[in-house]
Amino acid sequence: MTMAVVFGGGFPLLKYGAPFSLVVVLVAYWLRPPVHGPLDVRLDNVLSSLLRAERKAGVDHVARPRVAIGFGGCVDITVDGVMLLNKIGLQPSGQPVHHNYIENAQQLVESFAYFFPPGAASERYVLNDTLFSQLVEASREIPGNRWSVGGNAPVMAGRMAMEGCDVLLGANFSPDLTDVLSQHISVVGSVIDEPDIHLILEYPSGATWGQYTSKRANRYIVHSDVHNPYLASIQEFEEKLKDFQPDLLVIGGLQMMDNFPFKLGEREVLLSHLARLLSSAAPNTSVHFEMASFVDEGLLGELLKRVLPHADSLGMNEQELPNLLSLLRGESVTVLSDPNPRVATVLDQMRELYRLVNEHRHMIPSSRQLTRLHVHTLAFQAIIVTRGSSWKNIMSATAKASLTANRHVCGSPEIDPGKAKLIMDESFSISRQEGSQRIPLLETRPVSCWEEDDYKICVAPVLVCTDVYQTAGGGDNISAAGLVLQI
Ligand SMILES: *[C@@H]1O[C@H](CO)[C@@H](O)[C@H](O)[C@H]1NC(C)=O
Ligand SMILES: *[C@@H]1O[C@H](CO)[C@@H](O)[C@H](O)[C@H]1NC(C)=O
Ligand SMILES: CC(=O)N[C@H]1CO[C@H](CO)[C@@H](O)[C@@H]1O
Repeated sequence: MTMAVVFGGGFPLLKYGAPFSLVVVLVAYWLRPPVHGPLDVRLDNVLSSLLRAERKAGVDHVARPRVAIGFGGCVDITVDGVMLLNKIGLQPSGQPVHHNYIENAQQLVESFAYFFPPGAASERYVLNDTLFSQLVEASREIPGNRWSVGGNAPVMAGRMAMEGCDVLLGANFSPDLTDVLSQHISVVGSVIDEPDIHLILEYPSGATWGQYTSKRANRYIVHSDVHNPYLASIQEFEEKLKDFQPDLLVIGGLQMMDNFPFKLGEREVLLSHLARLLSSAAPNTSVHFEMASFVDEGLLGELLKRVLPHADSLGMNEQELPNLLSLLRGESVTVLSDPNPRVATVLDQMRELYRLVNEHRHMIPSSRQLTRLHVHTLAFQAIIVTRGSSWKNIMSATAKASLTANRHVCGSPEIDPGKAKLIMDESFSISRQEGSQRIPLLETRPVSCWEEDDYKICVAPVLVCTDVYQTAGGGDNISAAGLVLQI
């Protein structure tokens, strides 16, 4: 009726009001974007609820939190992976093979073929300078190639500065790299002329390369670093740390040591230096360690012994979680796991990791208790926090991590529901154990939180970006976004 009045101005259409309004409603329905169905309403509701959850906590922009982050940094060159391989004439041939590091073009082909079909993130050291330079040269000519400041530490630093923190970054940088960083980031380390380059081969979901098709968007990274594996800025960083008195100390980028041809004993010296630095961190400084794609068992063993015990908090993705877990169980590392694990599977793995890491620690002097664990997956975010620990705002942090996943991958701070989809099921089981509770995913309260043992768990669905701009750096942005609300 109201519509008829608006259109008809009171007469003569008034008497045809009812049928006319039906027409108007039909026209209005027809004019809506054709994709708008009940699912999209659900998506809109989840989005606005996540935004509300995120806003419930904030960063104090006056007394800015202080965060120190090490180590390293590089120039990222991002290209379409398949285009690059085509450009240098590398066709898939033979079988997919896992290689710990890359010595020649054939190994690159086999290794890419291993990770590309499942769409699993990975990062490999290239031991062949000639090959690496060829790849870098070729990527300059790939349309749409992008250059940016990269590396786990600088990306996390950038995100934290953007969110309102003052950051001390340990990295050997060239002046042009330092120039593009936020004014809230101070870099400590030597000045170098030629920064390390990381070549990021991105691919969208459904990309094809020969007989292979990728199941999800992701990236394959190759590098041939000369500075980063040596944690080149550690000395200067350690000296500045005492005066900086951070609320949070973050360590990432150690995967640059993975399969690097160190001289005998060199790596152990570096990692014991890091262990000293970490064990001398003030008790009121929280320590976070960001995992990465590691396959070098020797290095992982060292990290388990010298780094992890000093961390209060760990961040990782769905590949890194089972990888670390298998090592803690005394098995060999898992190189490739399900890139789309179910919530129940991930939560069980998180519980076990939390338990094993904390058991492990009693044997190590000056170790800390693990009180926080954040796992980022494509479909959802999950955070565990020990009750009574200093980590605040777990619910908002999980929501923020989830929103940041979309913002990062779509490359925009505004989330467009037209470029997002929910892939998490409408309800999830909290464990794979039979008879476990099921939790429905509520549109109006999408972040589910509950308590178990001595910790609290929150799970939030991700609005998965369907128009991928970048996947590299995602974990770092997501982890950093979760952390800023918790310190
Ligand atoms: C390194 O790569 C170059 C270029 O692809 C190749 O010609 C050479 O054989 C490789 N070296 C080794 C040791 O595999
Ligand atoms: C940590 O403790 C030191 C000395 O005990 C104090 O000077 C500093 O302000 C504290 N820092 C924070 C972030 O609370
Ligand atoms: C979407 C987004 O904000 N991604 C950010 C991740 O972190 C880097 C480095 O700070 C930023 O440049 C990106 O914009």
